[in-house]
Amino acid sequence: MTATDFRFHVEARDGAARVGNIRTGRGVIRTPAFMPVGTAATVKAVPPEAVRKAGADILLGNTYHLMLRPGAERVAGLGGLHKFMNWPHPILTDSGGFQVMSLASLRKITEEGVAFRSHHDGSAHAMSPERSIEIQRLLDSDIAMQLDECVALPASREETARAMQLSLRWARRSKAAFEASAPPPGRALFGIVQGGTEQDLRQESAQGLIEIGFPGYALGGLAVGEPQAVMFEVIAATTPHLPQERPRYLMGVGKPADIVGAVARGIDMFDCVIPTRSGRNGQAFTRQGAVNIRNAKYADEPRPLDDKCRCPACRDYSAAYIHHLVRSSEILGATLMTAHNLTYYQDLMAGLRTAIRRGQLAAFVADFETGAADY
Ligand code: PRF
Ligand code: ZN
Repeated sequence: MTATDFRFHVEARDGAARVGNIRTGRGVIRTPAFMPVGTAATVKAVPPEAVRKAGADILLGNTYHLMLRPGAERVAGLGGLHKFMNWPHPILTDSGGFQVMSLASLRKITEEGVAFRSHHDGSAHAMSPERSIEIQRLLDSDIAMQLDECVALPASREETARAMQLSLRWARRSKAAFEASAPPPGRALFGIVQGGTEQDLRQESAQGLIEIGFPGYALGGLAVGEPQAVMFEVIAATTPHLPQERPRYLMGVGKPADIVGAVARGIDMFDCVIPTRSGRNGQAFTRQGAVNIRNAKYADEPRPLDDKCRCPACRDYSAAYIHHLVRSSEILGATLMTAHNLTYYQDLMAGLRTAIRRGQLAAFVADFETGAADY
């Protein structure tokens, strides 16, 4: 065991929730953690320094996007994704399967992998579990994800079971390829639980992944259109079947209330485009809920967007100014809104970590719902 081994340490628990940290070769991730999405080697509209200042310990990058443009071999030749984008801290890369299913055209899934055409230029590509791992090694990500299949809703039980079983076989191949790639110390590959909203399929998936053995487990196939209550039920029914001493990552989630509810049910990591994408569209998250800065009521508002917020947008500018920028489609509007939302998300995570440490998560959740939580 070396100083740079990948390790997860739970520091405190409150009910099913945990606070802890993940040690990687490139630094420590405080959990529960929110990972801003840097799909195309950039968190859109903000430089990496701003992402760091917001409080992020880790970013998410996308295999699918980067393999198409600028190309994984090119990024490797330029010294890897961290150097390429000037983010020296941990990066998790998604495996590509989910993005292929949501973005690419003419997709064809076989036992071998998925064949598809690029959403940029229609060019033909193939992605197998082995190629996905190879790309993630070329990018030099700290946490790689197995290739999986997330079925689109609505899906029959048979279809959901078939995709879950295929994902399990791909998990085994992904792990073999990852180990054969001789990853440097401190890198990890996570398995992905599938099984839709069928609790027994989720349990079978979790069990199968545990038998293969991973240093972390993700829950995929959620937040794909099902009601929040259903997602919460699936999480609550799945986390008890995952090892306590491994991090759990809920992929592609979510709104602040989704994150709070998932943390209470035992989730440690999240990623989502909501703070960045909706920020560019004018939606700002505040301790009193989401607001739209484009609303006419902000046109003459001299106070900041959120007077409890420490971000550059709230510290140095009026809501009226940001309203003007966003309404005028000025680039600075996107930059400030993104910095604000990322700061809000990171401060929410810090608030959750503090509440868990103090054994006061239930009170925090209740206050969060009324807009009275202190974070
Ligand atoms: N699988 C992968 N990435 C994902 C998902 C998944 O199921 C989701 C579902 N919310 C988001 N991102 N590999
Ligand atoms: Zn702010």
